[in-house]
Amino acid sequence: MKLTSLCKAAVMALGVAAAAGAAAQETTLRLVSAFAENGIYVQRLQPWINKFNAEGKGVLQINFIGGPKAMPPFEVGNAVKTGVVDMALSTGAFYTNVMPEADFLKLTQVPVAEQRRNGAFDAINKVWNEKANMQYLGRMVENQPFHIYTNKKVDKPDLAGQKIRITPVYRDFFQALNATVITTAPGEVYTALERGVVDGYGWPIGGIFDLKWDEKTKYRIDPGFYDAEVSLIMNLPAYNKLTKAQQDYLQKQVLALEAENGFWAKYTADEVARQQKAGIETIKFDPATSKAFHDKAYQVGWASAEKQSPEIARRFKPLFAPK
Ligand code: 173
Repeated sequence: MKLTSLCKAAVMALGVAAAAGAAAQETTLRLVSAFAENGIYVQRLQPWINKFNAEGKGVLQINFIGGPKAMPPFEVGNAVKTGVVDMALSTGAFYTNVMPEADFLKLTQVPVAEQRRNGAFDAINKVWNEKANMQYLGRMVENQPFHIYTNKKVDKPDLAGQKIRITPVYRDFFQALNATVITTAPGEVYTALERGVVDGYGWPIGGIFDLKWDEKTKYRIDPGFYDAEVSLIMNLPAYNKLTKAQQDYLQKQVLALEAENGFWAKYTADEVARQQKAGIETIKFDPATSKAFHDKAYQVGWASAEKQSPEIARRFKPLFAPK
């Protein structure tokens, strides 16, 4: 009798220890998004998080805290740097307050898969580790060039007399095109257009319907320039604290997410058609002017990068250049 109850107690204790062990092994990462929850980026992230959590039981979980209502976009980078959150979906332009180099990723002209092969990805991570206390995990948006959207017609690439909403992505290029620039988070663009605070804005080819900007947009200027970078970043100490198995699981899921990036080419075609249907007119230049416009964007972008961080810009430039 006595022996049996002792055995039972021992088995129970073992059970408790096993449960505690399992719980200690599973880690939950808190993730915020710098982009709106109803926008295309989070729409595509959400099912990935669901899959991540379903397949990662007992290993790694993601707790999605929310978008700009949970945290202002320009504060997300610092929150990742300091470990206030573990992970974020953001773009470099939103955390130039952490390091100016964050915005250089718009200048990549090779796919992220190639960046992983040619050393660009490692070069990026070295800077992100050292200067931002971050691990650069992976890029979930590619092939999304930026455009100028405006309500004032132009017949040449000149924005003189126009007030244009920007982030750091566009500042130097739009100023080189003689625009007056006003920085705002995406959440303020609609109201700025409505009140005439701005005549136009910079944004990628896709996504302008997400926050209803189509209602306040007359023209899109072609061609596009740069490539919208939207990536998962992680607090470095939080990343280093993960076990090898957890890091491997995270890597596997991030690579699976990147493998879906073919989506963006089709999305571009759909969004172009949708803009046309919504009555947004395209402003096009002759081929020589278009080429000069596109070249100027990169020339101004790299000149600005080289001015802000000469050594790192020179390191990145050959790795980001098209083959
Ligand atoms: O807000 C922006 O215009 C911006 O910088 C950006 C960057 C990447 C994707 C979408 C927008």
